[in-house]
Amino acid sequence: MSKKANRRGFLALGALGTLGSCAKKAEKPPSDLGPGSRAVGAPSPHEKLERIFNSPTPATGSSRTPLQSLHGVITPASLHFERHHAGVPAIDPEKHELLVHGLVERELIFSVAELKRLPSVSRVYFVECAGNSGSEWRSPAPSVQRSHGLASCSEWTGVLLKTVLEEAGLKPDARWIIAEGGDACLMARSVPVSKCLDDAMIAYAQNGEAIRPEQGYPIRLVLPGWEGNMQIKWLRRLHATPDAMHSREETSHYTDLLADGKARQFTFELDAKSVITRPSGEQQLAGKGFHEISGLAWSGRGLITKVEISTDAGKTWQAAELQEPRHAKAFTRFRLPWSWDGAEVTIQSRATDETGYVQPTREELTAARGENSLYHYNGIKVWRIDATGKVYVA
Ligand SMILES: Nc1nc2c(c(=O)[nH]1)N[C@H]1C(S)=C(S)[C@@H](COP(=O)(O)O)O[C@H]1N2
Ligand SMILES: [Mo]
Repeated sequence: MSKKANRRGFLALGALGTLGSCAKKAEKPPSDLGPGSRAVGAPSPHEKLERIFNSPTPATGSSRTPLQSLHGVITPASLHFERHHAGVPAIDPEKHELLVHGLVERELIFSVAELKRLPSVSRVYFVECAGNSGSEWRSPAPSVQRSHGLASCSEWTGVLLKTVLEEAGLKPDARWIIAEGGDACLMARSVPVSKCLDDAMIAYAQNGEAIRPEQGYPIRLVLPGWEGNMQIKWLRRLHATPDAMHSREETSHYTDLLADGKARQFTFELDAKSVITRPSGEQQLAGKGFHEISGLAWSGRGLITKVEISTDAGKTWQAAELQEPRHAKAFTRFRLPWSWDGAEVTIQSRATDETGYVQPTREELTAARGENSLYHYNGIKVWRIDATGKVYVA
């Protein structure tokens, strides 16, 4: 049976039991004109979409995207997750400058206006914190916002970092570019020159508007597919050097302590990952019958080529439909029509990327990496639906 026929079958059963009672008349439209148009829009007051905070101090903590409530692949800027180590600096774009120095032929200072005069590109990429799903190593979180909400996806516009570095002229012994932010901690990370000359961007816009202050206004580094921490916000300095800096964020943080007690440093590319966002933990199925299983998949190594879903504890897997167009190193939306028979069940998704890499189960991941890690978790997330339709972490 084709997927379409299958889906029609579900609906023909009248499986959406609560639908279509014609006896109930549609509400009368309101007779007044409402508030009218606004210079800057805002969501309907009926939509209660919020980031949730991890710490009581929003200045230095993180806040998580409500993935369970979003559609398609783009995260609205107002709901993009946030991670700040030292607050959100208030930067005047007229005064902000980017210094390019070190092992370059010409040391340069760019104003934001000068960066905007250079050839621009717009590309869709996810940003994911290395600590996303960190809970899953020890105690899997009850909702997708808590387990996977440190990942978001936007269309970024800006100038390729390559363009700026070519203006400055890298000297042959420049192997790393140290990127520094203009926040109170001057967050800095070392980026291999190969990435800087590949798809790295200096972005000034997100989803068509200027980057929000929380995302790095007026400019941030975007390193497609690489851990979020390296994507320096409020970018103010690029220092070309022969060696990496071994900053705090490259040594005490964002390293992976393996089972043998050795730490792995510089986990740049994020492995393929997926999660079912609907139905997901803390949600409630409306009843038996048709439900669409839907979620997100992404890989730091390129395109997502396959997402499979199991509704029988991993015994059998069915290919989900992937939303087109797919973008490399971006969220890919997957969907599968499904009929719930009212019995307790578990659901899970498994992503494959264009390198052939397959997302591991939690057991496979911990067998390879041990249980000491805090970062870079990409195991399969399993949801359990009980006979009342309530969804829990398995
Ligand atoms: N200057 C600066 N850049 C930064 C950070 C920061 O605290 N300061 N946090 C990093 C971390 S840990 C992550 S995960 C991403 C988060 O980007 P977002 O807040 O736009 O989601 O920004 C990175 N860039
Ligand atoms: Mo992060």
